[in-house]
Amino acid sequence: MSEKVYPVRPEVAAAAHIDNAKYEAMYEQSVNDPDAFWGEQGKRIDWFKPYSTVKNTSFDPHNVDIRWFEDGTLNAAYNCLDRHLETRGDQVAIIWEGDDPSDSESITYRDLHERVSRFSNALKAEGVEKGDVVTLYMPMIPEAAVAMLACARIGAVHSIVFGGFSPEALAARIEGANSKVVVTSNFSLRGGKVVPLKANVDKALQNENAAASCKTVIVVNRVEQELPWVEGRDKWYEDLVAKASADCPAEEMNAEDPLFILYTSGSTGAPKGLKHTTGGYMVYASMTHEYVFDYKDGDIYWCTADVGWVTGHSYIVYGPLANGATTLMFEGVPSYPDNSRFGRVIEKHKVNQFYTAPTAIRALMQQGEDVLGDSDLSTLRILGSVGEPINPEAWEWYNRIVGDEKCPIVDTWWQTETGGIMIVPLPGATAAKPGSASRPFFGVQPALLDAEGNTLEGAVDGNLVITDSWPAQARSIWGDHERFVQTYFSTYKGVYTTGDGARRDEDGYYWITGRVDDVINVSGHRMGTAEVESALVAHPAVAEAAVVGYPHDLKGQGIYVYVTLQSGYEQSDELMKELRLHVRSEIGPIASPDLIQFAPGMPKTRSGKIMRRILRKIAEDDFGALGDTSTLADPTVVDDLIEHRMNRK
Ligand code: 6R9
Repeated sequence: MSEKVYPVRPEVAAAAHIDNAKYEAMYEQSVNDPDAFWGEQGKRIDWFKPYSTVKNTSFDPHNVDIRWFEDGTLNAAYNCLDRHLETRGDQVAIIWEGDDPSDSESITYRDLHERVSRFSNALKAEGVEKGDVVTLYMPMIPEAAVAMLACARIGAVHSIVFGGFSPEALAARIEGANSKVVVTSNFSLRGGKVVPLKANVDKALQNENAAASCKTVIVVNRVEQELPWVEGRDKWYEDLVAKASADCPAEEMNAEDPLFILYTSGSTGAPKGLKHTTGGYMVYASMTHEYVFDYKDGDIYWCTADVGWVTGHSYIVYGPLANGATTLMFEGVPSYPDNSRFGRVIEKHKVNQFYTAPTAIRALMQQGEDVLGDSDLSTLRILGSVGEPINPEAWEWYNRIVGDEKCPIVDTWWQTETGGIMIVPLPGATAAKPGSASRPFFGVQPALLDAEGNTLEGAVDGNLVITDSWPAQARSIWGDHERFVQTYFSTYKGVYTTGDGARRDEDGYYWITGRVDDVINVSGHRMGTAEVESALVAHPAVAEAAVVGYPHDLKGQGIYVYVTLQSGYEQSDELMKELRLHVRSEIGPIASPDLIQFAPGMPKTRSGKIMRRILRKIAEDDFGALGDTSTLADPTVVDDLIEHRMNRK
């Protein structure tokens, strides 16, 4: 923990939407009288039919039921587009910066409205109806945002699958959501390389179950190149929108109608599709975007996330566009054409708010202090961080090199499940402590519990839970409400369990310490160890596999794999390579193991349970204090594991 405190500078507080006095007054009302508070905040978006009730939520494990603004009706795309046409039709909504620095585009609210309306009609013409799920497997091109908003416009539910996921992972998500249509692009461009994206869809649809639900693939023409085509199933995006009308009224949706599904990893089982609904989500995404980034009219805002993650949903598309902001969408990577790219983009588009991940900051930091070249970063006003804890060294570097010691850093803690930012130092209100996400946003009531579920008071470490509902919370797991209840509401009764551990200090600041379950966080991407294990044991050479995280300088956590081979297989560098490739093809490159250790046996209890605590310690190269190993069936296994450990400092 860093001891440093960076007070809010008076000129920042004076100019910000929220200073400390406002924060305290608003926070107090938000938790003491949520109906009044959110009833008022709900008006920041446009409703077709106003709500008459605000909060109707229960965390009781026998009846988890979460509703906000439940009798109001609205449309998310209307809120992101139509309502701005009169006042800011000619203002830029999306600045798109391509992979190649010479490739960029500015799309006004009027343009975007027209593009979305056309694609909405195109989807309808393909038979998509209100409530249908449309899977998007897209690169970071404007059509990704257009497709999201088109779904929202006609009441379809989008399910975005990150473009880095494998055909197998894509197939499982198409099948799981019973999705009729997939929208993709023929290729994508990353770091100057052409990546075949549609080919992955073709492979995914070789899966019978996925093919049974998906009959149409809409393909954006991103890179002119030949590709296989399935007549009748595959259709060019450009052809469909060319013949579609630009007039498409926004569907009237109930506040609790689903807006999107987003799959994320948990500690057990296959990834789960979190269901987010319309009204509460839009209110919360809009409010957090405005207050956390202190967004003001005319600002240029850039979030470097991919739309495949929740950060891209809430803070590239829905939050900023609901606020009539100018949001920058970046197709490329920070290292192309060279490591100064982030700096070049900030300078080129005069970016005011910059929101990125610690892993990207650490990668830049490794390149030295002049990594951003001679780019002019003086337009920057606010810096953000998301995805994993930011280590104080990276925080200090970000503050000094990117922010020139004048930009407040907002370290935003939240999750796919929370829909929006939950714990964060508001730039004009909260003194920053490097490494701490600090204080709760309005309406958010964090608490720390011990293993038995007792609430802990004061400065203490514990399991982070949220004791009452907030508007953007996920409502369920798609098609499996029971699993939703089991996963989030049954470990501790009456509260939402985050799966994260945290420490609270004397000032009431929260410091997220990382996951307390079997989820690891690699470069800000969540991964269930069970998912990687099941990919490994699907390989014929593998008898048993155990996966743990270990500290990694760049990625935050790396993936450490212990593998016991089937008899008849010999360990070799070849096999190691093959296993790595196997996991990449089962899940995707982000799940690629960093270290693989062949283990003749796993440390197991006499009842056959793998003792992960021991595997974690060995992976951390910290085997001096393995604790009690007396319950192991065969304690000599541990000596072998230590002797052949892969992560030696
Ligand atoms: C938004 C997002 C959620 C998990 C979460 C936690 C970690 C995210 C963090 C952070 C410390 C932060 N996490 N932000 N940990 N400080 N500022 O990342 O969603 O992909 O669902 O991941 O990421 O462990 O539980 P998601």
